[in-house]
Amino acid sequence: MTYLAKPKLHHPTLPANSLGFTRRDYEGKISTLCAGCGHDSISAALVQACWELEIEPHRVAKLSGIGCSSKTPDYFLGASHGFNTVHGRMPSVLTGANLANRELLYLGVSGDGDSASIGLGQFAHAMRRGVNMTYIVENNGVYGLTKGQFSATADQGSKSKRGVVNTDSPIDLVSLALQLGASYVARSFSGDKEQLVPLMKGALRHRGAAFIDVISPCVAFNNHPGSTKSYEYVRAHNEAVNRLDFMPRRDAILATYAPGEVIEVTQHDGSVLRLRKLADGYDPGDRLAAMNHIMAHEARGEILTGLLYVNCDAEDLHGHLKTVAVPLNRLGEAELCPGAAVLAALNAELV
Ligand SMILES: Cc1ncc(C[n+]2csc(CCOP(=O)(O)OP(=O)(O)O)c2C)c(N)n1
Ligand code: SF4
Ligand SMILES: [Mg+2]
Repeated sequence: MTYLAKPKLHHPTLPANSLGFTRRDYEGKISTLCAGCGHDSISAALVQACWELEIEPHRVAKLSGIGCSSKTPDYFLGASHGFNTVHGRMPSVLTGANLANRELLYLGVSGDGDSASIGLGQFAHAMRRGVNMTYIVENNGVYGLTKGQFSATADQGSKSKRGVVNTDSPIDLVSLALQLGASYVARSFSGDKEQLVPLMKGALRHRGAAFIDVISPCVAFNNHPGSTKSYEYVRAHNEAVNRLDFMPRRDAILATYAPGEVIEVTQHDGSVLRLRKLADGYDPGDRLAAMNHIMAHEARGEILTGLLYVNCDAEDLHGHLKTVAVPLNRLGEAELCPGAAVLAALNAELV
């Protein structure tokens, strides 16, 4: 058996959101991943974020590639649309679906092998085009599903379970996403749900390419001394630049902070990102400074987490292409074949 369905019954007193859904309504099948795998904690964080955001499950399209990480969409949002694509090809399939129907919320789930090795080109183009999506990489530094080979995000000098030293330079997907033009860039840790859930909520409500690199230890192949993606290493080297409080609307803000303690950013839909500063002078609106800060910490072997960059004025791919707002499958014959006169006018414009 490749999956186990969860029993439909649940406790009658479980809290429900305004749609009448409990957290259980955002779950999927029972996970078949190794006990303790970071990826399961990311699935749990997604369930929590979607429940709190009161998202209608049928409005979500979740897409993934191939890998343990890419299997996870089966374990959350069981009532949503799903497409487990080919290894490294999630971004192009998602881009096509998004262009055909912009009314759905697009969630891409991938692994470091899926996105930084075979799918690196696809990752790059989704970021630079500003595809309106939340792109999550469950980053464990190895190809977990094929038994623990180093992936392209494994740090130089880090050791495999058998003691082999990785000699290649790592690809930092966060730096790449920033450089390529993603408009919401964050890093987090599967073991820090308090940080991860608000980052996911902000990303799901962001217009444009939102990327979250989540360090997610592989307990089977990359959780030993010498690994820089183990629970122990990440806990000891995690440097958060800020803590995000996601507010669905401005009138939901209750807590007050001293001037200079928080940065507030209003997103296109009116939701507010309140960033409590942890690093002195860190400005998530300054792309160049963010890149410098990330590289300086990387050189010290520290893992910078938090909302590293956000630009709420960014346009998404639909804005760039000026596409029609109506999903393509709802366009009628009149819109698709507007007639000879319209064609003649169009041709005249091109002369
Ligand atoms: C075209 C193709 N090449 C290679 C593979 C073998 N393969 C399956 S999963 C995988 C790597 C997965 O690594 P990652 O994306 O990091 O996911 P993880 O299992 O670590 O979560 C590879 C190389 C494949 N399925 N298809
Ligand atoms: S092999 Fe690694 S990544 Fe795959 S389920 Fe097990 S712990 Fe998770
Ligand atoms: Mg991996």
